[in-house]
Amino acid sequence: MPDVPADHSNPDYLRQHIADQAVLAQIFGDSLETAEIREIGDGNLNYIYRVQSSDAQMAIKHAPNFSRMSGGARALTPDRLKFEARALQLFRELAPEHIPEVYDYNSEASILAMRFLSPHKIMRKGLIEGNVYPLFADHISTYLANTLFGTSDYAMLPAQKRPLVAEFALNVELCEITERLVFNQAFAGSQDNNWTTPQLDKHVTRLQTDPAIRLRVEQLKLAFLTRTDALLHGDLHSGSVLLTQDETYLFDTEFATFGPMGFDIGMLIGNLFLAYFALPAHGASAARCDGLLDDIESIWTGFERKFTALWQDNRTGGAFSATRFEDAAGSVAARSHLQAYLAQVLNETAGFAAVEIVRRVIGRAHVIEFDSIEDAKRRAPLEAAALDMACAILGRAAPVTDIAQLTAAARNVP
Ligand code: SR1
Ligand code: MG
Repeated sequence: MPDVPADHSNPDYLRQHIADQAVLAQIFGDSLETAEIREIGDGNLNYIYRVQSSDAQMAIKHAPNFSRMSGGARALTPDRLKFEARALQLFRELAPEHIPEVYDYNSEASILAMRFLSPHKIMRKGLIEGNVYPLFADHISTYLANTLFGTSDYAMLPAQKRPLVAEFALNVELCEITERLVFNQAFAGSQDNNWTTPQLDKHVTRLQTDPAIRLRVEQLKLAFLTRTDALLHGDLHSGSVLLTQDETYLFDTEFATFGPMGFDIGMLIGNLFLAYFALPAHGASAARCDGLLDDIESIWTGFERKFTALWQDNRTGGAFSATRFEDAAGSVAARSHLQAYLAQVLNETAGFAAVEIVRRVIGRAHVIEFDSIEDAKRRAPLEAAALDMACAILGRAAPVTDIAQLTAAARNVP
């Protein structure tokens, strides 16, 4: 094949790239010449191509040196793909059934080649289409328990964990996006914010001025900025999940960084709450929406149970090492620590979920569950209900001590 200019939107350039990497070329063999290469992504930062031949298929992700949603106006180094590839590798070691196989990462071309999952759907879209995913809560709670426990000080020795913390601390650019879009703009005010006005104006004013809410959001931001409890996916929303009724895969790990465990769990269930509030406009029955709340409860209880089991049987790390707490008194003390730790994770999960709901309704990056409801008169009351719930959680004086308190906050919105 002749050399072609390095234009990633040119199918011949990608074909040449595949041909040049033996590990990729052998997947297609002779069928590469006639493979169809099509851009299929709708993400905010990157491009995703499907390469499909008569014999094989593959997903190719390209991170350009700008943010896709800015149309090229906001520069961004392609380093994000390096963090994505590394996180996929680490998460696959801990949760192999839920992370797609990566075939190759090429930093020079800024290309990540991985298994194309088919007929899996992006969860956000599948939910809008009316699909139900009965195994999702079980799968995702396994993923969360395995990856969050497995990268914590309960499982890793400092000599293993500290270099990883240092490595992912350099994911500065994408952490900055989270700090700005998730914690700052929606709550402090920004020209980039975007909400249904005038219907949500009062919510916006409350979220930006109520002292209890401001304090809670800032505490959660501080936890995200300072804590290194576990390696987070960092952007674990329903657009980062590809699934069928039988299988669940997580991808798009470019925001990976160490942080509080509740960030991943909260972001995920925050997006399920968004679906809960929006899906009636997409024809979902009350029973189906209630099923999402059941899923949220099952995700937490499944995580708590699986994390506890790992904590009991696999404490090989630098903190609360099993060998130091073998005696009866030690085991009681360690157990009470675990309960307090999980209580903190739950309360922070609730807070991060509420923050995610708010920023997806009034901030810059929205969700299609709401944005596809074109009639503002129909959309606004549903968005207002989501914000009412988020305000109730963020304004609470007492911590959330039971996942049912969180789902009740959604059910109790008038
Ligand atoms: C500029 S990126 C906007 C949002 O999309 C990503 O999926 C993250 O959630 C980010 O906040
Ligand atoms: Mg993404």
